[in-house]
Amino acid sequence: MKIETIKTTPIDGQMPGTSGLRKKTHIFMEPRYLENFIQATFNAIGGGTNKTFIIGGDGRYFNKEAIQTIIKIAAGNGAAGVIVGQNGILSTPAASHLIRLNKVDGGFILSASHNPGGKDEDFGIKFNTQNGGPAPEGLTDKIFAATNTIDNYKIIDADDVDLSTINITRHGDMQIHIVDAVVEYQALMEKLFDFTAIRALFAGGFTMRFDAMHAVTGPYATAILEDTLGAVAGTVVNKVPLEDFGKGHPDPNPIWAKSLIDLMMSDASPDIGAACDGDGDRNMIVGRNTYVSPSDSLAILAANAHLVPAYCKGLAGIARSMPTSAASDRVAEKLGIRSYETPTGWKFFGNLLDAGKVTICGEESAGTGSSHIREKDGLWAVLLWLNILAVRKQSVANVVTDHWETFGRDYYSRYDFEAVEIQKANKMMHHLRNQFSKLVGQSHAGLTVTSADEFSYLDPVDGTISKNQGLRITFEGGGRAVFRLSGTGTQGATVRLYLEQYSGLGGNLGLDVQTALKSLRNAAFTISDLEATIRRTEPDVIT
Ligand code: VG1
Ligand code: CO
Repeated sequence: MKIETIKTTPIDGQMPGTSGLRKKTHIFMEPRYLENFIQATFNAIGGGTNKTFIIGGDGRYFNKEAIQTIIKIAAGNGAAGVIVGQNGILSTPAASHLIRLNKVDGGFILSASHNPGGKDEDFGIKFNTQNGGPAPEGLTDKIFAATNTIDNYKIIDADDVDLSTINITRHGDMQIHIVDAVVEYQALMEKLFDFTAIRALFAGGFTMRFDAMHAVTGPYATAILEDTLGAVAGTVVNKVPLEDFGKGHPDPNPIWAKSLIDLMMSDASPDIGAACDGDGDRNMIVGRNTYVSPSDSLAILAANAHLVPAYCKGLAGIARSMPTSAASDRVAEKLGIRSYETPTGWKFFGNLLDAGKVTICGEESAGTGSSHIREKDGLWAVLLWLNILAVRKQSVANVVTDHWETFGRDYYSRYDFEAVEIQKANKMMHHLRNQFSKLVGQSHAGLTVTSADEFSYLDPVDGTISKNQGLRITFEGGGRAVFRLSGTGTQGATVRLYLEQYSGLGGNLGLDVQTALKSLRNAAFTISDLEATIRRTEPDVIT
């Protein structure tokens, strides 16, 4: 089969962010854009010769075309094989698992996660390494550097592969294996959890709604929840992955999964509601009249994990991203294990998991996961909740309230200011940094500042330092405000403001979240001078 070396020149802005390279779909579809990035990735990892890769995506618009191109470039770079999800589908956690299970050299995951899909929406590529986890910063820096020096890419001249049939074919010397997207992932879940107990839970009349948001988890959730665990047919809704996710944002939060929230807050509520995002790595958990904040969910899962087969021997440690609330730290303290605070993005958990320092990790953005793979895992979190409920025989609401009574409650909310002019967003961050030296001791909105700093992370495993990971301000009385710029947006800058207020022991103050956070919000708004710096007074999204 003929390998062609095609001349190219660098394309601006192919810089991987928090979770891979993310751009408008039409940009990915421009000539050489995808080709350059894939070739740059091969260049950065020292070539593709004799290597094998997993390839799959969340089914969004351009997924299949991009997969065909990646297969041809892999062959052009001398790869020994590719393993591709049937119809081009693989959830991010399933891809991570397949990389580990088959001990291959890495994987290309095509997704812009919770960002909407379609020709005028977003597309993305993540490269995961041998351990199954997202490329660490050292590698994404190399990929970016390679995109700036690239002068050719190697591709074979071949027909497209039939992605719909499970079989093994070849492009010249390279083997192409189309695999079922669900089977191995499901087998892993059956090893981790007590499926018999969960089956008994459903058989006893327990009800659920799982919203796949027309994204990748539909086939996984249907096979596991309905076909295997016996949840009644219809439990999984929006189960067919669509190229445009039915025009929604496949983002499992109260804004974008509003119909699920409405159901859970109504008389018709099932016992539990859950939803996952575009690529299946995030999760939302809702009980009857009870929304479980992601930071609380992490803490509750960690506190109860020992009830489940995979974690019955206890946890090695717990890691959370810096903006995630301190709820899981309190659990670690009680369990007598270490807690770690990492920058935003799953890539920072990989080293801790590989070194056996932590078992469970999570982020405020609805990502939870464990040492079973090297990505966050939406359906895993849902199954862990189900297994815990099956053992505790309590409602979601009771489990949550019980947790607050034991540990106290961390009121939490995130404000997103979207599509802000990049210059203005940077100005706001500068404005904040400039005040940091004099902020301590000042009082704003009745709250006294106790510390102000910029988070930087020293990886305890490999000693890498990651700077500029968010500005944090703490207040007397257990409040904290964090400012950070998103690394996953595709339009201007997204400013994220994370607010957290600890209730103290004794748990629930009986307040709604925004009321509990009001002073903190006012203090954060005043200190950052949002109105003057980014000309916004209200966030676009509050979660
Ligand atoms: C966001 C979240 C972060 C998450 C990342 C990727 O990043 O805040 O917690 O790891 O998305 O998630 P940012 O930089 O926009 O804040 V996913 O589901 O897109 O892999
Ligand atoms: Co995701």
